Amino acid sequence: MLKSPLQIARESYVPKMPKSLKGIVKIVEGNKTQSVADQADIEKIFPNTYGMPVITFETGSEAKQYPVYKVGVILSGGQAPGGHNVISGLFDGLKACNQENKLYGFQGGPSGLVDNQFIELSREVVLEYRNTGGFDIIGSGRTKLEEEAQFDKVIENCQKLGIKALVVIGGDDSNTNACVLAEYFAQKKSGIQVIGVPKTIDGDLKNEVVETSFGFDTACKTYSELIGNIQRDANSAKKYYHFIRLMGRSASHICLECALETQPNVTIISEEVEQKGMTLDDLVTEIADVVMKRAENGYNFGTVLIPEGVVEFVPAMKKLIASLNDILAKYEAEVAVLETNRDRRDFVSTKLDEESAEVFTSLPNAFANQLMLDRDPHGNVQVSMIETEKLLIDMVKAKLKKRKKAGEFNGKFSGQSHFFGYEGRCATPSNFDADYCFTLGYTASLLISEGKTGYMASVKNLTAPADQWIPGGAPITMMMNMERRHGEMKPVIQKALVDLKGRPFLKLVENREDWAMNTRYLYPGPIQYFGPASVSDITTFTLQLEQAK
Ligand code: FBP
Repeated sequence: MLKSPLQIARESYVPKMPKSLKGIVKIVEGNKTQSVADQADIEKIFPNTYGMPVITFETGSEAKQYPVYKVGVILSGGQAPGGHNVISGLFDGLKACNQENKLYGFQGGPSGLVDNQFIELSREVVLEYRNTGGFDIIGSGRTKLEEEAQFDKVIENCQKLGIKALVVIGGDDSNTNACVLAEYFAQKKSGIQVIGVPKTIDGDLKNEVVETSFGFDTACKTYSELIGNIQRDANSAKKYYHFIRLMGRSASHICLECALETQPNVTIISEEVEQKGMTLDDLVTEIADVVMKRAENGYNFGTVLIPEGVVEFVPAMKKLIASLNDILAKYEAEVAVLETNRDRRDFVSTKLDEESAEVFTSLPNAFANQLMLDRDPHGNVQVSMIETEKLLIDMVKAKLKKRKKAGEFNGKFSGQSHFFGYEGRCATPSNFDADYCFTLGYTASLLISEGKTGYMASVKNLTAPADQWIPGGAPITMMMNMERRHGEMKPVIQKALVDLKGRPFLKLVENREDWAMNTRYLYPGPIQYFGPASVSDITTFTLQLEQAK
């Protein structure tokens, strides 16, 4: 494999680990748990994996003989920096538990389990990928396993190889799937355990037991570097407004974190848009007002951060998208045979109620077409394909033109659009993600060796130095509630959206007037892998503010 100088230097990086995992480890079980909502429904659907206790791994005194395991692992969903280190930690942990243990990687995500596409992850293979970004060691995919025939195929393939445990490295949907598999395998008494690992750059897989998902730290730092560079450019040329949409699907955690790291002029937070019941026009007015006031101060440039999924949080758009989800699921066959976007738009409009039909037909064609694109296998709108930043530039421009005519605006407005997402998902993991991921993988190996199933690996106390981190596991059922998907109520892990009473958001609120009217840009620069811990080991503002005493 060809290697850059940084890759060569990173090969020798030894991830920092919690003290409690370094010697003899003992398992400590806490109290029984219940799901975050809809307890009766979730318990009924998951009779074997509901209510299990939270687990912590602590320093022990009696060495244990762990049984031999063959373990399968998949990477599922969107890439996130650190996936290779989860696999490295899992490999090292399995070997520490029992030298006979073996690890197999199923390729291309969940479909690899059904199609029986795998490779053995030997010491040599794993070595090539330690501390690197990407998911290319075994690839990833978004196939949802939902039919019993698929589950049975997975059992058959695992039994052929002698696999007794599977590790699913994924986001909320993939871990929901992991929980469904764990339950099915337990019901069938297949003897196959399933352990999840919390991955997603979106940062929305977090709760009282999962402090953050891996990849969020590196992705936000990567985007913030780029935003900082753009802000320096804006402040140098003084002629453009940069509208920057940031990945994150529904939640605005990435947008909020990047705002705290870079101090842009406008930051939209979807959760606030929904709480205030804002319309698209309200959003446009808010941005146009900032542009006008900055022009009065002599600034005809600026930056606007937009969360990827904001359209789903504008109430009228949310209603429209929910109706489109149901209609596209219900009339899948009818829509599939329609040839042009115009035909699809016309057909769909006839199925919408009056209010949504009005909103839908008022949208620019390109934007309306993007709202009709295929849903992902979990029934989500593919918000990465909806170019809200371009729509907002056009709408702000139109509003300012009117204000100019009315003699209210004398400045200039020229918009540049950007979308940052794929740039950060495979970045070389920061020290935080390299350490966190390794520990998550190592913890997963202990959960397996202790015979657990239906658990997600968790590591707590993450703003403390790594040797004080607290590794353990939490039953996935405790994170679940019932939600509408593909037109039906389904058990899913509850997404963590931005908490409008939480410290990270309040920090933005406290500063946004000042950041809007003045130019207080921060230029974070690239991720540092070497050097003082105060620069290279620090984690996100979000986590630091959330955990501040
Ligand atoms: P996961 O939830 O699977 O981690 O994926 C997150 C994400 O990066 C979102 O931020 C984005 O909307 C989506 O994936 C893009 O998906 P795709 O890779 O299929 O284009």
